[in-house]
Amino acid sequence: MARILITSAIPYINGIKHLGNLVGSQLPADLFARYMRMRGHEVLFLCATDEHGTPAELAAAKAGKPVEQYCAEMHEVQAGLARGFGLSFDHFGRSSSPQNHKLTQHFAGKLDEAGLIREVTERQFYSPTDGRFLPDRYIEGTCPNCGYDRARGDQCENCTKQLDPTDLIDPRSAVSGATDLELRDSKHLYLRQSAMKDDLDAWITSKTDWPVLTTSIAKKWLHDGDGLQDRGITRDLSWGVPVMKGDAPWPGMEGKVFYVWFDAPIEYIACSLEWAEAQGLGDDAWERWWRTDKGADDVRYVQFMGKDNVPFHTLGFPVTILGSGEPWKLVDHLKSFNYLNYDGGQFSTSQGRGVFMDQALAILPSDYWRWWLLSHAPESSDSEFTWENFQVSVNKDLADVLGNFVSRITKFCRSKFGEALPEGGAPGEREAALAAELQTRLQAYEGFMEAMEVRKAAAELRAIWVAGNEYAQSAAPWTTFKTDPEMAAMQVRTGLNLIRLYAVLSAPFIPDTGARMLEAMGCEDAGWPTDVAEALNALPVGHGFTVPDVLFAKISDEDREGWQAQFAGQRKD
Ligand code: B3M
Ligand code: ZN
Repeated sequence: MARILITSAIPYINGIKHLGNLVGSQLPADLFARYMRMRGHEVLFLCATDEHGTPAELAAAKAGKPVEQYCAEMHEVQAGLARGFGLSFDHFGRSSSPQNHKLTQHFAGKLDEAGLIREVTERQFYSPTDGRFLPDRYIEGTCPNCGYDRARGDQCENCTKQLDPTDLIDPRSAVSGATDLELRDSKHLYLRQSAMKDDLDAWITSKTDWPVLTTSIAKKWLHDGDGLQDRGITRDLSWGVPVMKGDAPWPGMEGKVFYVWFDAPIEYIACSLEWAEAQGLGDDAWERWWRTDKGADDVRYVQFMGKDNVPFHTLGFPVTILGSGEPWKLVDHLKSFNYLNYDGGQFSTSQGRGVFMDQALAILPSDYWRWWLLSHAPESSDSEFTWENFQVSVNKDLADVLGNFVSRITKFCRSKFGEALPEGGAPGEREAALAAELQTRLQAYEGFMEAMEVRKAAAELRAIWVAGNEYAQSAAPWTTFKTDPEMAAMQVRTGLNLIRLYAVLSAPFIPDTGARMLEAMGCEDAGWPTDVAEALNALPVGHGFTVPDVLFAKISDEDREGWQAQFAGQRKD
C-alpha cells in the first residue's frame, strides 16, 4: 500500500466552470483518486477554489456584492457542483483561508531570507478619483491596433492583440470612467526565478516519464528568448493575501497583496491544513503528506491541470518550494491536458459559450458526462465536444453495450429462474476463454490507469464491456434454455457475476452506476479483482439480486436537436 497525494488545479472563483475546465483537471484527478483508493492505497485528494485577484474582484463587482460574500457564496455553488459530478475530494478548500494567508506569508519570508526576492519599481496607472492603482484589466481605452473603443489594458477583445495599458489611446478607469489617470511609481516584489533556472532545468530533465506536453512547455519557458524571467508576485489590490514577511510587516509594501498565482499553488498545502482542521486532526496529519522530514518522502505526489497552468507548476511553484530551503514535498508526476473545444469553437467563460457544469447536470445525470468527457479527454491533442458525438457515445457505449447487457441478463434470469443465482452446471470452455480475455484486458486496464492514460483506460474498459456482450451473444442463454436449461443457468450465473465485476471495474469512471449495479447484485464487496475466473464465480448459487431500472436512457434525435439549439448562443443568467 502506497500513499498518494493528488491535487487538481484549483478553479477560479469567478463563476461556474464549463466542461472544458472540468475535463482538464478535476475530473481526471478524480478518476485517478478513485482508482487508487480502490486498489487499497491511502489517498489524499485535494482541491479548492482560487479566490484572489482581479477576476474575483471584477466578478463580485458585477454581481453587486462585497468580494468576501461573493467568494463565500460561489465557493458553496462550486462545492455543490463538484458533489454533483461525484468529485471525491477529501477536502475542497478555499485559497482565501487563514491557513493559506499564513503559509503564503511564511513562504515569502523564507524566499526573502534566501535572497530570492528583489524589489522593482514599476510605472502604473493611478486613479485619484478611485483612490487606487488600477490593474491592467481595470483600464479601458481605444485599441491602437483596430480602433475598438472598449479595449482592456491587458488585451483588446475585438482584435485579440495583447496590450500594455500605456498602449491604449484615451485610457480611462473601468471602475469609475475617470480619465484623469496618472502614471505613478509603485514598488513591487519580484521572485528571482532566473536564479534557479539551472536547478529547474535539471529537475525537469530528470522527469523522463512526464507527458511531453508538460516538459515541452516547461522547457520552452526555460530556454526561449532570454530564458526564464523573474516574476512580479505582488499587486496593488486590496483583496488578497497582504504582503508580509512571515508575521512581520514588509516595509514599503503596505496595502499591497500577493499576486494570485503566488498564493494559489500554496493553497495545495494550506488545503491539507484546512482538511486536518475539519477532521479534528493535529499537524502531524497533514505534515506526513507534505514534509519530507515527517515521512512525506514516501508519498507519491501527482498534479492534474490544463496546459495553460503548466508554467506556474513547473517553474513558479517549484521555485517557491525549493527556494524556501525547507523540506517540502515537490510534485512527482504532473499530468497535463490540452483543450476541449465546443462545437467548432472554444468553450468560453467570458462569452458564456459551451455547456457549464450546472447546465450539464440539469440535463443528464453526471455519469453520462463523466463517461463522455473522460473517454474523449484531450490528451495527445485538443478534442472537441459535439452533440452528435455525445449522442453516439452515450447510446453506443453506455446504453447499447453496458446498459443492455445488464438489462438482458437480469431480466432473463428473473423470468426463467427467479431473482437468485441459478445452480446449473460447471463453467465450460466458452467461460474459460472469456475469463482469459478479461484477465488480459484487466491487466491492460490497470496499466493505463496507473499511467493516467485516460483515453486508453476508457477504451479498455469499453472493450471489457464488449467482451461480456459478445459472450452473452454467443452463449445465448435464451436459446440454450430451450434445449439445455442447466447450461443456460450456468451462463446466466456467469452473466450476473460479470455484472458485479463490471460494477467494480467501472466505478472510477461512472461511480453512481457502479454503485447501482453493485446494489442490484445484492453485493457490498467492491473489492478489486485479481483473478477473473474466480471473480466470475464470486456470487454463490442462491444469492439474491434485483433487476435495476434502466441504467442509461438513449439520447433521441429530438433531445439532441433541442440541446443543440438551447446551447447555440451565449449563456444568459
Ligand atoms: N485558477 C486557473 C484555472 O482554473 C487557476 C489554477 C490555479 S492552480 C494553483 O485554470
Ligand atoms: Zn483591437
